[in-house]
Amino acid sequence: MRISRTLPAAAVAAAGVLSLAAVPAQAAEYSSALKIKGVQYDAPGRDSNKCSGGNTAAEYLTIKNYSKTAKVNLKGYVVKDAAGNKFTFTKSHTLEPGDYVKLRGGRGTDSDTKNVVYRQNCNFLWNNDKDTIYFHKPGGARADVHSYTKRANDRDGNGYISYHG
Ligand SMILES: [Ca+2]
Ligand SMILES: [Ca+2]
Ligand SMILES: [Ca+2]
Repeated sequence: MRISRTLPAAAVAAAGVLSLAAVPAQAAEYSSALKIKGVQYDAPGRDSNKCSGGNTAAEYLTIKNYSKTAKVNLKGYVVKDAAGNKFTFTKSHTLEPGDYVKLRGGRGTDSDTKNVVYRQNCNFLWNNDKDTIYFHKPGGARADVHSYTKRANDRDGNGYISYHG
């Protein structure tokens, strides 16, 4: 960032805001209680998208409520990948402060107590080589975004990447 030291603080702050829009998506921070805790982008074992006997359910995205006070309803939140594949949380599912949910592939029964929502789709969503995870609020504003490559972001190669611990 090229900022003259003689600029007033307000100008520096404004420049900071502007430059934020230019940096890569994964470096940006959005104002949101809900953020991406991590992603199991590569389901353990050999991938099979068969609804019965496949392992799509072992591919998941964990979304956590990082607020210390606010309850947040997942209803209307949207998850998208780099190719534009989209999942919308259509049911009410309240996340208490510190609570989380795993958005799993495959078919299954959503459960608040088990912290799980199924995409009801047996195809894999998160590419095993690289992808971008977009997480949007019900009104469309960005809640969180992270891009990854297996090579750069999954050094131990276990198929899981941690974002906001
Ligand atoms: Ca995958
Ligand atoms: Ca796999
Ligand atoms: Ca890993």
